[in-house]
Amino acid sequence: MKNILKFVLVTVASIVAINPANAQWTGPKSKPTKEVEVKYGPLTPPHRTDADMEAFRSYGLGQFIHWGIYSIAGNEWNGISARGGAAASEWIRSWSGPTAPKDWTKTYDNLYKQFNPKNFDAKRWAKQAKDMGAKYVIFTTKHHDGFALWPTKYSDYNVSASPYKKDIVKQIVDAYTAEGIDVYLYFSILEWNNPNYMGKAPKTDEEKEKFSKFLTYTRNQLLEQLDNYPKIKGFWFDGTWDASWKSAYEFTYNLEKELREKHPGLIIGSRFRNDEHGSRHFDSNGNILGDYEQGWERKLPAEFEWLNGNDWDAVMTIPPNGWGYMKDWSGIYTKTTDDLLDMLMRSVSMNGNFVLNFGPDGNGNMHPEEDKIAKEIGEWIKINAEAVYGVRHAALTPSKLGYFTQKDDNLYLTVFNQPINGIVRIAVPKNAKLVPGTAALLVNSKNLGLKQADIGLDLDKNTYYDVVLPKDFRPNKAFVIKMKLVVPKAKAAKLMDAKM
Ligand code: FHN
Repeated sequence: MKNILKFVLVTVASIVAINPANAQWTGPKSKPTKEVEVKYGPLTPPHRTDADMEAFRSYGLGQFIHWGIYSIAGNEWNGISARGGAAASEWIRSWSGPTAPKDWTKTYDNLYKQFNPKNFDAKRWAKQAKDMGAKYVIFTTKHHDGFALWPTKYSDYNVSASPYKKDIVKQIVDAYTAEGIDVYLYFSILEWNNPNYMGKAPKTDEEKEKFSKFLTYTRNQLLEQLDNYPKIKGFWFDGTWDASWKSAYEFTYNLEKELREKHPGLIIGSRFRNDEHGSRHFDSNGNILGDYEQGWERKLPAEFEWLNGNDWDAVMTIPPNGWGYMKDWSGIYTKTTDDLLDMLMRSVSMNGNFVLNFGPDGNGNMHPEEDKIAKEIGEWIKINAEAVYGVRHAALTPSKLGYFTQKDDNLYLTVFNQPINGIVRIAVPKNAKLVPGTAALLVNSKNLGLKQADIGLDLDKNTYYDVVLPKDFRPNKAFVIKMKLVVPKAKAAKLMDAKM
């Protein structure tokens, strides 16, 4: 009997595990089998072809910046670490448990009186991002604590009430735009300390009245941002998972419509809203809600097919978690430049953008490790930019040695795992219309040997092209092989099938 019960439990668990709603970012998404009526579904086509969206597709690398009151604390207070007491450094307001300081929330909510970042220089940040190779920046204008880094008319809890006083968002928009980096404004819908915010769906008349005031406040702040900062390219919404916001699907549908009408070309990701059935990111028929898939957060797709052709970006922390400044990086694994370059090339090889997060401290300085990584990424991209920007997925069997990207008849393979025999073998479908004709190292344009290898592996739909690396080639970083694709001289030989 026990075994039958165990079998039933395992079966149920496996069904839940492949449920599309659970598997949105951990595996292939299956379109719902039954079409339902959706009134509050997508407001834009799934694949916009306007100039702003084409620019989004070409970014490759972006920078995320989490900066706010939490940056003063740096994930600790008076030498006591909040690690284990708060879910993430920018969630430190919610610090609880035995390590939390006495009256901590009250202390946190008065920290703005100390906010006076003496070393903040938006132009310096923008220059660093430019040198790193970032093509867009996502900047936290207001995180879950509700503190606004712009002088909003709709809340007193903003930068003008701090000793710093000045409009930080404007400085960021101006400095990054001047460097040719597109600016997206991060905006948290949820606000922990807003008296009119509630997590649960409003039920009583009083709750509905309060939440309606919150919705009006949210709309006002977003319209205010579009008025103040007309040069921005998009919004990056967050904090939209609570039942209260999900219940306001008609309001959010109309608000998205209004924002797009006010700012033609505006780009909004899939995290902003849900349809009337509560389906977020994708409506109940599996159609994307927004201009790109905005669920890859500290996650990367394992297969191109998982994306179903949608545009997407992946946002990533250097520490395991923690987007706001963390003073102490000891005792945790923080990603290396090689890790991050691998994630970057994996993202662009699947038509995505990779967005690396920086969490400056309360004075406006990046963490020293962030400065180091930004410099190293920039040095690598300077050499290999051709394989990173404006490229698309190459329809080839993924390589175990690295990642393919393609632009017209140029095929790039960014190699992270250099083969011991010095031969980079590339699988090409036997019926491919274009095959590698020449190969060279991108770093110095040195031509490389290239020969076809018909292995005769039965039932194998591929033929192979071997790129021969120079014997003395010992790079200490990932390198790019650039190949020119040509019409194959002769069709791959048809071999007799193995008999057994
Ligand atoms: O709760 C936030 C978190 O603080 C951070 O801002 C990330 C990065 O976008 N988003 C949410 C967690 O998924």
